[in-house]
Amino acid sequence: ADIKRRISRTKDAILNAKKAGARHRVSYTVRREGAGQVALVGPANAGKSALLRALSGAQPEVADYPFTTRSPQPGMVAWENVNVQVIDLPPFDPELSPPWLAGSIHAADALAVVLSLGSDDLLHEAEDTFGLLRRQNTWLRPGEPPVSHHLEPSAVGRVPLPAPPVPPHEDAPRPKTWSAVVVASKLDAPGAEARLELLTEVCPALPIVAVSAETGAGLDDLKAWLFGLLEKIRVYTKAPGKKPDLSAPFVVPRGATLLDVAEAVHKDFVANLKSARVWGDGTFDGQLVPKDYVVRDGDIIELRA
Ligand SMILES: Nc1nc2c(ncn2[C@@H]2O[C@H](COP(=O)(O)OP(=O)(O)OP(=O)(O)O)[C@@H](O)[C@H]2O)c(=O)[nH]1
Ligand SMILES: [Mg+2]
Repeated sequence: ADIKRRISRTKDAILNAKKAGARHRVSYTVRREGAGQVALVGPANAGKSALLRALSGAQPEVADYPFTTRSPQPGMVAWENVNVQVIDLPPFDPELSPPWLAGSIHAADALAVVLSLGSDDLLHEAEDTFGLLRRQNTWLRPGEPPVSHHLEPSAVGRVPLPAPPVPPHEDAPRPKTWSAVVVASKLDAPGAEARLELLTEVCPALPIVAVSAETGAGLDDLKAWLFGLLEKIRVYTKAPGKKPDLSAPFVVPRGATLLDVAEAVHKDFVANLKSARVWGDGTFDGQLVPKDYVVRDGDIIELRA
């Protein structure tokens, strides 16, 4: 009863705040840090904040009533030698979400849709969440594991992914899509396994990663999926005659060229770049490569100016 009263008081406060107009402006974008930014999207009480706590050093508030999170809360998630910035957000709700929430979601590089395997209302929550994303023109594409890592999701959604509208003519820009995974949270809850099976029936064709912030189950895999969502690769640079620093990769988009790497290392390198040698899977050791060489994950590059 106490919780119910608290919930209704929270809802009243939110609705009154909306009526009064947004006097307190929340900054809804968070400055990018690390390899890229993944936003946590999902209904109230799904366990988004608990997840960020379990994955990172961040300490967002966690509580058993809805709308605990009122503003974007960033945290850094370390996976191997890279960091992924994860943004915890207020819940996605047809009536009560703050008006800036869609902006925060669209500003992210990729999305993790969090749905609770502990909720009796899971199927409605899933349908509402994917419905809201569609209405806000948030088109999803399936996230992939990091390059050269083999990872199986816990399950895959069975509903065809909604397709973005076809552009009116060939030169028109294509609607943006976000790479996404579904995080099925609270795997430790009673009946979670059966609910995971049910979830696949209403979930679009995205990888589903089942986790528990409580027991830690699935969190290591989830960290890898979070980096994979960014669709980037890691390369290393070395000075002639020196060893590369394998703890400090340059993170570049898949398909990046040597010139892109040079730019990431230092602006001056781009103009002065003469040649480069590469040690990697796709080359002979120390092979000279041209500026338009497409780098591969794990390449070690010796830039020569
Ligand atoms: N059993 C179990 N409970 C969890 C787990 N993760 C979160 N919870 C509980 O679920 C409730 C909601 O957790 P939050 O992390 O605050 O949920 P949220 O999605 O951030 O909620 P909002 O901020 O309202 O959107 C809390 O009581 C948590 O203790 C989990 O892995 N297992
Ligand atoms: Mg929260």
